[in-house]
Amino acid sequence: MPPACWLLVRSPPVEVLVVCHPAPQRRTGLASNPIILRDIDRGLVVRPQALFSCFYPRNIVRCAGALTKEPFSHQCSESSYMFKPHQLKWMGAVVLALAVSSCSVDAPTEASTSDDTTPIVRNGDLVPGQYIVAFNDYAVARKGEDLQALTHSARLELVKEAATGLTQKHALSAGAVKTVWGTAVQGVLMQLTDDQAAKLRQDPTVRYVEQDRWVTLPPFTVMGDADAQARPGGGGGGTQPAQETPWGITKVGGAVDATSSTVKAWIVDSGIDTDHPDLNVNKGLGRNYVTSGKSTVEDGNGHGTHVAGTVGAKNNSIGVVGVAAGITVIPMRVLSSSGSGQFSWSISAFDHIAANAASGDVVNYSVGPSSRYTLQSLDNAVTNVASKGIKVCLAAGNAADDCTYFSPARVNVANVYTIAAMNSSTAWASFSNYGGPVDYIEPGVGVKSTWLSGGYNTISGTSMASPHGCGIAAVGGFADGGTVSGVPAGTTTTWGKHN
Ligand SMILES: [Ca+2]
Ligand SMILES: [Ca+2]
Repeated sequence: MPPACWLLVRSPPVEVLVVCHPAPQRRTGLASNPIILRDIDRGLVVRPQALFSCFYPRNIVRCAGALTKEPFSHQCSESSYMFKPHQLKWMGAVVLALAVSSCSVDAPTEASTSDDTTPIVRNGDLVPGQYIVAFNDYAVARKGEDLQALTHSARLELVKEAATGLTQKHALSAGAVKTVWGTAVQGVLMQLTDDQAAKLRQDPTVRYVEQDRWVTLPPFTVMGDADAQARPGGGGGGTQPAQETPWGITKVGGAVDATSSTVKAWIVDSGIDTDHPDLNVNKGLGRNYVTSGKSTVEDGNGHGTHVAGTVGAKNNSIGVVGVAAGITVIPMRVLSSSGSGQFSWSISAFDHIAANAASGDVVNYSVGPSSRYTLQSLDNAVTNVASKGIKVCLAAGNAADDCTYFSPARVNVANVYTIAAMNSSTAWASFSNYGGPVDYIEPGVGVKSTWLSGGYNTISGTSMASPHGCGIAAVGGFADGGTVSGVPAGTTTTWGKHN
């Protein structure tokens, strides 16, 4: 039975929900388990392309309050968990009509903040005509030269030279080279036809050629309206809730003061709400790699802000507190406001981190496939960052599958920590990926953290478990916390706390 999806609209405040469930006959469970994708009341526009998700039937959660009747239902295919563009078009029109007719107030005034123009994509979709071309070391290095001993900018120059040589040799236009990387990957991003890519694969200077892919975030599993709306009005200028310590922070040993730590936490994600009163964001060190819509490091999605708060929300009187309380978090924006990005954007972020982070710094990457696929370039990028003494925490993934088949979660080297998820009863989270590469299990169900516009939100996923690990790595490393129940065979049963 393919999963079924319903769009639900209620007012006031106007909320548009997409609810997916694998088994329509079990719809009685839906009232307690919708997925809130977009909330007009919070200034997010409901656009057809926002209704991209029928993602993940396992990730379902509770929504308090009465909902209107289902305006319609729609079957989406099990293979894609995604609506097709022509379906989105009419669905979007229906939702907009319902939203307007059920709402007595004016259209949201913050509509212009949602400037996302990334196309509708599925996790794993190939980016047409876009290829990652990595060079062999000997093709980049000059005779007798130790590439690793060179500076990042020197390596960039050498890669650029190798790329120029390659384009001339194969009569490609110089404009075919879109991005040059020097450290995380010694290679370039190129616009190529399939035939050209096939030819480059045969070139002796080329280590590998792989087509770029789109990645999309898993859905947010909002645990309750009260939490979801625990936000001040006016983008952080309103009243903040009194500080509470999320269960996961207590679980891993409590917050550690990191306000004067020299360790920086690089958050490779959807950006960060840079003026959130409960976060210490270094905007200046941040970078945006999203090529559509706004070109700032500001989070238009929420995911990156949530991750940042679990790593290091401040220990003050408001909101929440993170594991490494008050640590400097740096936004590396690789996902658009709709939560999608090309993996080449992530590689650019890792290249920047490899060149600019210090040994001992930490990285969180709660981004990855929703079904089995791998990218050598992404795995290489993570490995090369870790080889600099930078600690990288990776979400294992939410497919309830073996992460050995997922990039970059499968990377299993020193300084890389693949993090699976458990709940507050120290039991395995059923959605979590498992397998040999998993290093620790961390809190990932009902995790409260910082959100857009100076707010807070409670969501679930290995995306939320990984930043607990990142905070632990930032304050001295992992200690054995105990044993998690219900862990799939072949996976560590150990959850991690800080030393
Ligand atoms: Ca706080
Ligand atoms: Ca590992």
